[in-house]
Amino acid sequence: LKKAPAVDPHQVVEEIISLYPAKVAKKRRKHIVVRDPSQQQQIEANVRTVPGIITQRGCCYAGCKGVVIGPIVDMVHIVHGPIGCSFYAWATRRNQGRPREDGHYYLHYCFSTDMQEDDIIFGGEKKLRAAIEEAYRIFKPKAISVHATCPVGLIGDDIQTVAKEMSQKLGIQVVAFNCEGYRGVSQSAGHHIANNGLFKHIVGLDDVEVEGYTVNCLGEYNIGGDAWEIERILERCGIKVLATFSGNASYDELRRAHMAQLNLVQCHRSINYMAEMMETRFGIPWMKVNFIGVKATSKTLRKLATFFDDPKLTERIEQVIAEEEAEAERQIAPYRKRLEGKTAMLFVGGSRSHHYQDLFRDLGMETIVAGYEFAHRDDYEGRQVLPFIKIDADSRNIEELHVEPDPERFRLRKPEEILAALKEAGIIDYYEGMMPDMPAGSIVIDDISHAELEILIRRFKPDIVCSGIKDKYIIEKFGIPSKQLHNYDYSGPYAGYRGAVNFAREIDMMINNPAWSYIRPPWEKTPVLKAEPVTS
Ligand code: CFM
Ligand code: HCA
Repeated sequence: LKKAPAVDPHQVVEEIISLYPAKVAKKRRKHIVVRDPSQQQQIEANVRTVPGIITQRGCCYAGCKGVVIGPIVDMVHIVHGPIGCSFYAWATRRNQGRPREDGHYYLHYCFSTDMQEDDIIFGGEKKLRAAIEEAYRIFKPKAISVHATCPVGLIGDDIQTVAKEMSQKLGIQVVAFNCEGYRGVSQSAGHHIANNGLFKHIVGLDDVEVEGYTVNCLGEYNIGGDAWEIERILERCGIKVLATFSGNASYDELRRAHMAQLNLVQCHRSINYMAEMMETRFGIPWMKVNFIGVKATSKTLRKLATFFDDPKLTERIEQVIAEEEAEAERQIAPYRKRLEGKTAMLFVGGSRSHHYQDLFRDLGMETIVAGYEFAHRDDYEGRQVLPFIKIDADSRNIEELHVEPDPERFRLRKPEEILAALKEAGIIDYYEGMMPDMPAGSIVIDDISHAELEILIRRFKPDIVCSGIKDKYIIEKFGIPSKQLHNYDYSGPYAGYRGAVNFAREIDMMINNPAWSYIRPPWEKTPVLKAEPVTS
């Protein structure tokens, strides 16, 4: 594909919309926005995909077991359902882990009740009980999680009661998640269910005093080793990561995570519920951060310095920034020379399509179209958050957290002037979404379909498209390199300073590889059968 001529984004949007019958067109139009920074723009998001449209989205079970709970390394995670649900999620996300000293480590296993027709007809509770018992007998894990897939909800197996019974019988925690795939409209419902279960049953169980500056990293899943690079940087600054939710997480670390002073939220979409519940019950403030990109990482570290407000720590952070930035920029410079001015499109779940724009900017590249699969409106538009920090004195009841907090029961934890400083630094008062960071004329598109992606590629001819496995090979058939921003195509880390260098090297190798110009898509070589919709 040759370089794209200047294209009118509004015209491309009209072309996309014209794909659909009138009713669907009306719906899809609300999911596509041409950026106009002079306006406070809105976008439709987090609604059902129109049946028949080929979406990139996954299901509730993927969001709960696959994303939030599965990465905990020393629990056994049992999938109650047909074997396919387990098999297709087996190690494909590339969330990395390491065994702790106690040796409990089950990340590479795939546990399933392997439901059959008989179980659908006569019920699967007996089989689930047996599976939990067998897993316990063989592995003696510290805790077990149980995840329901679609048929379990349809036939009505009571996994909560089974979990309670087995917990009593075995003397370990067995936590059940009703994350049947069909719940909600995407992975997003699964994140919420996982957050609630984790908070209700595990977080906050062990009070262990810790010294020094302590944080948790929320919404960081250690894909390709990202969490380890973040930990390395924070440790250099003198800040200890107590727990990561949930990349390479251990059960014990999660139980004492509430002892941290601050929660850093990397992927807000998948874990905002946890951040808010921990703030309400334990008085732990949280801030949205981004460790993707050189400049973004430095900005995040400076936010931390403002929060802890200790001149010594600030000095150390500034020194780390100076050293790490200089080294990363030195290594990125040769790649940047070859990448400057190139264009990218980003279509990933619920946070990376925003975060990676910072990293592409470090490489001199521009993101011309971006969208999330399942994010909510606040991830696109930004949102006001409560400008005070509160402690819930005695509530252990999760249901209470869903009602408006009663001011009598909360008290400000920090002195007024610290709060004012936090507000001024924009830390707890307001967070930005993807749209305000995108330039005029760029396109934001929610829950993109294959057909829409094809039009965008044909019209804009981007230098690289970043998305997932469902469309990777379609993109490559266009002669355009495709980088999977989910599992990093067997590579990583991409977070932090060293990750940015890895990313730069690989993006240069992909974009400036002459092989792409030799590709002739199959549909140009052999005629394609064309069908016309039948209208009555
Ligand atoms: Fe958060 Fe994620 Fe993402 Fe996500 Fe995902 Fe993922 Fe993703 Mo795939 S938690 S929203 S549900 S950053 S698995 S590690 S890559 S879609 S952009
Ligand atoms: C999921 C996991 C996924 C899928 C990636 C993809 C991941 O949503 O079930 O579609 O390529 O990151 O592994 O998002």
